[in-house]
Amino acid sequence: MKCRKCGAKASVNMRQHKLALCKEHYLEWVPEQTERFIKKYAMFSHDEKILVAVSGGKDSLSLWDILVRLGYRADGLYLGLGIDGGIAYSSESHRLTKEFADRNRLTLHVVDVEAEYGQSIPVLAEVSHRGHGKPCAVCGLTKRHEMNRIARDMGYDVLATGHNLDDEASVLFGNTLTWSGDYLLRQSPVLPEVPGLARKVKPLCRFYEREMTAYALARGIPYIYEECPFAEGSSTIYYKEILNQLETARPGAKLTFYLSFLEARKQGLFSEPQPTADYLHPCDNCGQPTSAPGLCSFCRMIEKTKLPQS
Ligand code: Q46
Ligand code: ZN
Ligand code: ZN
Repeated sequence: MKCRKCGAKASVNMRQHKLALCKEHYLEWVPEQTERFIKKYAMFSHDEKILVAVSGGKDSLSLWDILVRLGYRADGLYLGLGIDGGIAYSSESHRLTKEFADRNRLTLHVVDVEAEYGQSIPVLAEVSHRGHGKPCAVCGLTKRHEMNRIARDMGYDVLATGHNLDDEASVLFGNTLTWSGDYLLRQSPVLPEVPGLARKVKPLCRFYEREMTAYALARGIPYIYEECPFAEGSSTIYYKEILNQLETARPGAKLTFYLSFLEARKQGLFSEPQPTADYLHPCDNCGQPTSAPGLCSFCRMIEKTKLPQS
């Protein structure tokens, strides 16, 4: 297989795009495509300040790398979840994230959940009795809350996450199985800002997971290979396997599934999202918008975990 651009030996073959590229041209192609998606979905401009949520994995570190290479003003946010799982998951992912930031002289904000709220994620999940023995519900709630808090308090215009096509297609598949209208409406490369919440964007949402792995390897970015130990057995992973089988038989199926969904929504298959700001009001404690009166669900959870001590 030869590189389409220079004829040298290709190192990445993308059957789904009928495109093979050598390493050098692949490292040009990925940022070019990212810039195209940023513009296509009007994600952000070069004047805006971007906060990249980095986990130490290949996607978020690559996203940060790409945005910096494209000349955007992008800082990082790492959330210390306090997850060990026998592989020192959190400390190892923190180390790799910090190394990346130091090596590239980038600004990294770090929030340690235990230092901030008194408990690590697994303990918060246990004492709050949320999530049926898995900390993922509490983890997701906390991550969203903390990303929003830092973006707002530190004056960022946009919050960028490293979700790739496999992540998006898997979530879409799950939401389609149950026709979860609300979730389908909100699954988008861009979520506009509402009062109290920064705009959210997913610049990598059209890249296959293996394309991001190839990018991280070609750029020589050290990242954590292991998934979070609590991800094992999740439906997201199961749906990814199913979609991979489909992709093997029909190259491009995953991308078509996702893009057709975006197109169908644009054409009005679903109703437009309601302007949420009208019925949301600020949480009494943290000020983030919430639909419940009083405290938002994150602050309610934290209150609950404090009860036994008071
Ligand atoms: S939610 Fe669950 Fe993830 Fe949190 S506890 Fe791990 S697997 S990191 S995306
Ligand atoms: Zn080439
Ligand atoms: Zn709150």
